[in-house]
Amino acid sequence: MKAAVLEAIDAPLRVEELELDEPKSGEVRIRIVACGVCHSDYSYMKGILRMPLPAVPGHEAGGVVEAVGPGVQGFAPGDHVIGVLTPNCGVCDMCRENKPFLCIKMMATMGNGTMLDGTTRLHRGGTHVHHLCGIAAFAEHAVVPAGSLVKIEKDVPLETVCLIGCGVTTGVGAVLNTAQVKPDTTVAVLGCGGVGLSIVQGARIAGARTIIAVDPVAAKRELAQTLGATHAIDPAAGDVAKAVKKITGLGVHYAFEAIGRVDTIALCYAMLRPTGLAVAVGVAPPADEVRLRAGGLLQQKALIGSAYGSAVPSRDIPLYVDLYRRGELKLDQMITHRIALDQVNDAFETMVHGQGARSVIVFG
Ligand code: PAD
Ligand code: ZN
Repeated sequence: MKAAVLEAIDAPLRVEELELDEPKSGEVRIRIVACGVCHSDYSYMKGILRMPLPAVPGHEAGGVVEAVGPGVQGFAPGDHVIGVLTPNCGVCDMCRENKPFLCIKMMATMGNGTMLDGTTRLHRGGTHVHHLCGIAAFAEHAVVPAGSLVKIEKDVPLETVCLIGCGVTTGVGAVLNTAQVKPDTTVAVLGCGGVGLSIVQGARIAGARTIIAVDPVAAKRELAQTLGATHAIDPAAGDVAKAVKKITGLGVHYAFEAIGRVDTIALCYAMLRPTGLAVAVGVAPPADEVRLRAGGLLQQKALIGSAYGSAVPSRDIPLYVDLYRRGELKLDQMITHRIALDQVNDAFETMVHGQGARSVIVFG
């Protein structure tokens, strides 16, 4: 089968033929129908996030079940599924606390680039090829842990709802689960890519009265306004915290960072009203330090991270599919490029140059 392989940090992906094993116990083989291109894939390509190489990236996947391994329940060939970032092993301490978004087994699938048993199903000749997030969906087919899939109804297009696999669950979940944004509040969103635009939509769904979108790219600010933002700020135009306070008076109740930089995380904290909450959704380089003014603590301002939108995937993904079906979650508008696997490197060029929101690879 064809797959896009990351050979080395900073190298472009190369589309080539790989061998894929049959699913082992607790695993499922799927045909990938579509996969969104997320900034986290790019962070692995640039070495900001690390995993063993060679590897197949791609984790925002929609697909169809082809085969189930021994012991798998609840999936059958032909089922439509969305891949999730966390395998939800169901038995670790975090899963038992109903926090599958921090499943301890996730460390193995993300850090080692393997299946849950520590081995890979992808090979090239005698070489093991690793799986990003246990999903590795920049490929025609994938073997994934059954706990990394959520079954969905067949009436929605996988070419669109694949976005729910990462960006949407991360962004909407950061609003509804992590921050639990209350109606009639004020929200700022820094960064309006696939994740930030999902935060904007989550804030609209939560009933926020003011939603301020911040992005240097004019087209992204405009898109954010069609998806629910009430105001937009160009960070190149001056002091963003000041501009936010000009709109809101005291500052915002909630500020979300969806870029992945420590300076913009600190900026989120700076634009809060007393007792406000800043949420770091973007993944900054793990060793970087966030510097905050201590005075903000006396105003009871808080800062929290958000992993995969604090999602319980089996509960949240069907909910987001339903919001899409009802027209409340506008996913088609977020997809600005539909491409073939061979064009995957162009999608990262598009991303870093700020052209368009989400690119989706559609398989033939
Ligand atoms: P993206 O590259 O599509 O969007 C980033 C946006 O930020 C772009 O629109 C940029 O124009 C904008 N931007 C750049 N600089 C600034 C600035 N100074 N001020 C305001 N906006 C700016 O990325 P994405 O939406 O795919 O991902 C965003 C982050 O979220 C990224 O760090 C990714 O790794 C992270 C992520 N986190 C999780 C999680 O579980 N926490 C999951 C998925 C993605
Ligand atoms: Zn992602």
